Amino acid sequence: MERTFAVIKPDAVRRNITGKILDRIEAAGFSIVGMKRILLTKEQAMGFYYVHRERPFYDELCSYMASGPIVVLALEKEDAIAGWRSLMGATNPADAAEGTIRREFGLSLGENSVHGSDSPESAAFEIPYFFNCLELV
Ligand code: DAT
Ligand code: MG
Repeated sequence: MERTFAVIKPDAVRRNITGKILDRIEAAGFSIVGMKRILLTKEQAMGFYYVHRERPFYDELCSYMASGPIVVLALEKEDAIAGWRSLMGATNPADAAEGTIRREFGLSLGENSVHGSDSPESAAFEIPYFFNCLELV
C-alpha cells in the first residue's frame, strides 16, 4: 500500500464539482484516509509549492491556490502515486488523455482542477504539510 497527496483546487471547489471528483477517486479504488476543506493563505501556498519558487508562474500559482477553498486529501492504494497521476491526466487539460479528471474538468493550464504528488519524496513532504497522524485513518 502507498499513500499520495491530492488537492481539489479552487476552480473545482468553486464550481461545486468536489463530489464528482471524489466519486472518480473512490470509483478508481482509492481509500480516502484524510480529507479536509481549507483556505490557504498565500504564504501557506508558497510553502506548499516551494519546489517551484524559481519558476516564472510561481507567484500566479500561489495567488490562485489561495484564491478560494480547496479540499486536501490523503489517498491510499497500491501504487497510489502513479495511479493518481494517471487518473488526473497531463498538467495542461488540453494535453490530458480522454477519461482523465483534468481532461473532463480542467479549465486551463493554471486552473487544472487537481494536484497530485509526483514522487514518494513529494508525498512524504506534502501529506504532513496538511495532516497530522491523528487525521490519517
Ligand atoms: P503538476 O500539477 O502536473 O504536477 P507542475 O508541478 O509542473 O504540474 O506545476 C504545478 C502547477 O503549476 C500546475 O498544476 C499548473 C501550474 N503550472 C505549471 N506550468 C505552468 C505554466 N507554464 N504556466 C502557468 N502555470 C503553470
Ligand atoms: Mg507537480
